[in-house]
Amino acid sequence: MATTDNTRQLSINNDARAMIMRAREEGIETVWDRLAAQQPQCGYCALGVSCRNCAMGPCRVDPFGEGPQKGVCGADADIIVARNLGRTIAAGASAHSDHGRDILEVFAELAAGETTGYELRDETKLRNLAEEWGIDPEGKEPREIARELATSMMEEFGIVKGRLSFADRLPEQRTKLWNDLGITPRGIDRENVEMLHRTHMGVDNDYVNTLLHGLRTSLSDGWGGSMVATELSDVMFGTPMPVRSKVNLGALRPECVNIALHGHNPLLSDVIMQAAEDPELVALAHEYGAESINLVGLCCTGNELQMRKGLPMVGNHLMQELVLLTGALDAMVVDYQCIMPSVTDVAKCFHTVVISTADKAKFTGATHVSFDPHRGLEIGKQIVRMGVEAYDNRNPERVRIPEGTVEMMAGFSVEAILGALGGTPEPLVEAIKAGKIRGAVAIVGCNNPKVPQDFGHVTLAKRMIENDILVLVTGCSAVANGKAGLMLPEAAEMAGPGLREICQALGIPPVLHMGSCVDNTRILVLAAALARFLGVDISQLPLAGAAPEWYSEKAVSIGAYVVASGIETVLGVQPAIFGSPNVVKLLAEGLDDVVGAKFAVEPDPEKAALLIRRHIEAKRKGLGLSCLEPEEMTAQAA
Ligand code: SF4
Ligand code: MSK
Repeated sequence: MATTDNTRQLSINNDARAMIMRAREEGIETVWDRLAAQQPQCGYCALGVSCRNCAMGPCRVDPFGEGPQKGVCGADADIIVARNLGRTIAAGASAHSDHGRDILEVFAELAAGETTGYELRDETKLRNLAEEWGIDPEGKEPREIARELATSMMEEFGIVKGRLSFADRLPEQRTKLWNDLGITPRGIDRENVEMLHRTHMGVDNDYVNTLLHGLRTSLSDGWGGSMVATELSDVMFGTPMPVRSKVNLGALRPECVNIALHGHNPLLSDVIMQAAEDPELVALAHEYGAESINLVGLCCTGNELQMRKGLPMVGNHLMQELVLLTGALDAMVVDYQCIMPSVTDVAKCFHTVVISTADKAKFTGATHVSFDPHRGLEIGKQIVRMGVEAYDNRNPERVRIPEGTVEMMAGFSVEAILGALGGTPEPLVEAIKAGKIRGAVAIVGCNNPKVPQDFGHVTLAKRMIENDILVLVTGCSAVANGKAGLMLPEAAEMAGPGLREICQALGIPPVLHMGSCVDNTRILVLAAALARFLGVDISQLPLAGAAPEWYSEKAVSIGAYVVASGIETVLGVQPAIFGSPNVVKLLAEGLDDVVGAKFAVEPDPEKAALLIRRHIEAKRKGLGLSCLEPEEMTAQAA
């Protein structure tokens, strides 16, 4: 059957487009088909004015003022929108924080000597963390330090401490501001549970009060659960250092057993990487006629491994179905978050086995292998074996791997960045002061099929570097920019003269890969370190955040904690708040007076780039640095 090629509207990437065409030829449904089938999507939900928080409802408020203006309980648009947003933040923060707790539990078990396949790989970081948390590491064995640190971190999740310890990393101005506002997070679980309580019918009916708690809830993620995840992952799996890698569906190798690691948590995927080197399993792969075992990454589990070990990436969020369509993937191993339930449907059209591993994230149609850190390596081997055996069922005639990979660099932890700068933020600060680097922007977050895949990430990043703005990326944005060739030192050629000079002097790309979604905390830590170095608040720095293609509740939590930490953030996809002009006004204007930063929504990345440039120049002006006036900047590249 002939199929029309409108795939340029769906993705900017050739490998993705080839596989979308294949899906159409073979009648295999993808995320884009399902998005089309959902049209028109519910206008009430899109505006955030529908509520099903109780059984008197579901209710909706008519945004045109003609129908009902209140739900059955009397909640108006402001309350409904704020409650919905609060719950969205809590869901996102819970996802990150539960990931953090999973890492912490295995860390505690490792400290107790109960795991296999895990080590304390960064003892320096362990000791530094211990000191930061008031634990004297002197004369103690690493495991003893880890035991004490684990106990102390576990207390952060409840109400024992009443204040998150990582908040000590903030400049004092921010600490005071949060305290004065009453949004200093008190406990990771506590803030999330309280948000669910507040948004139950008949509890918090003041939208401003609800949204302020939304900020506190998100901060329990950024400066709590996610930060625990990042820091302990570094201790257990190694703090990332610059490493070369590659990206694209071309990272699949037709002659090898191909196993994709997908999701977010590195706990199992790290041991799978060890297991894939097991001589017995390699010999088994040879027996089946494969040359070797080729592991590739998807989404943030992939990012975690790429950051630390240079694992090749096959793609970001919207590639998860398309990688299956190559017919060359033997196993997809999933943990949790951002894994579409549809992967098992697409896998069924080929020989691919989907292996779920987290008891909290099972998938109909997948084979479940329950992760148990006590038998980590053994389970890792079991999973790799399943991949090798699936290779035997592969039909070589159905293999279609789009050719070519793009080289990229990963591994820019805060430690790596400061290391490249000689151990202090001073050279970066001097480059900013001199105007060689105008500022920095964190471009983070997902893909969303409502946006041509990677268009927002890449367009924005290009405009930023052309205008001497350093770009920090995580999550799906890192994959997008890697594919666009922006994450190699050679990409400095595409940067403005100032940024180019700095990147060439340091041998770094103008777009730095700082990790997975939980690793947005690395950006917070870097921002706090810069602010402390300068003796200013984070909100005074020439920084911005952007999530041009976000889709997930986690991204909403990230956006909220970035803004609450003092960094202005531009969203490329409209959040479900526009049914309440009051909520919009608060988030897009009022917050600036409250936390020194606000949200903007701008779907056009060219216009978003201009917004960010103007914001960064205004912050430079505030610091008394050389700056461009708004009229000197236009929507096109300089
Ligand atoms: Fe309707 Fe109020 Fe119940 Fe929501 S909480 S469903 S607005 S009655
Ligand atoms: S994987 S949260 S789609 S960035 Fe972290 Fe990508 Fe967004 Fe998932």
